[in-house]
Amino acid sequence: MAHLRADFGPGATLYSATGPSERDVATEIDIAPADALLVVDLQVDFLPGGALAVPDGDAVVAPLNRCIDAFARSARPVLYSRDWHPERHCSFRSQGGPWPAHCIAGTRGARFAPALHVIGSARVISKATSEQRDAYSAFQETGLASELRALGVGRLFIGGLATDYCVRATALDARAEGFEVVVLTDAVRAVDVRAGDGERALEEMRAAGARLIDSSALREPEKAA
Ligand code: VGL
Ligand code: ZN
Repeated sequence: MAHLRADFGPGATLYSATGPSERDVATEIDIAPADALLVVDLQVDFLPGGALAVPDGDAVVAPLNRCIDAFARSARPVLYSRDWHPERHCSFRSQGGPWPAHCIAGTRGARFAPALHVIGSARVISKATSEQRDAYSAFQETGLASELRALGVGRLFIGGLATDYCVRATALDARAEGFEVVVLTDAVRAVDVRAGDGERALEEMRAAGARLIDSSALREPEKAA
């Protein structure tokens, strides 16, 4: 089948240009009035050298910075989630959980990646802040869905760490909340506890209706001179 160029603007008909396991690289996507960008957990502890390092995790900073700048220039919201755990969080091995201690609120490891463009006025969503519960999704107990609706957001672009945990859970919750979702495939990396976890997570997100694109497909709206 010929490759169709899809207009992905609000209300546009969607034509899938690719097969079920291909990435949608050819399609251009215009940043539209109902769009927002969510940067998931781009924190020091998830970068190489961090307490829960995601392999190649620092590779997402450059493409995400380009997206952040494009959304900022387009006057569209950019939001940042962060893992923000208490000292004895239930997900830590010391408490019987699966992970080394990471992203403890207020510590250096919980800071955003030093090279990340963090817009001064942007919303920061702290999650998994209570000792007894973990929360991979930025929507879990944060009020994010109603906040996005109040901003008039209908479509959420998502990048960050990690593909198979917080990006996955956040994208699936966004779909469940009725948002259109675009996952920026060059701006996510997986923990891959088991080989293939990241790829399986991407397929799950796609199956739930998320679009998978390379961030180079993003187009800024034309500005009046
Ligand atoms: C995450 C493992 C534990 C993530 C957070 O941000 O993907 N992964 N806590
Ligand atoms: Zn965590």
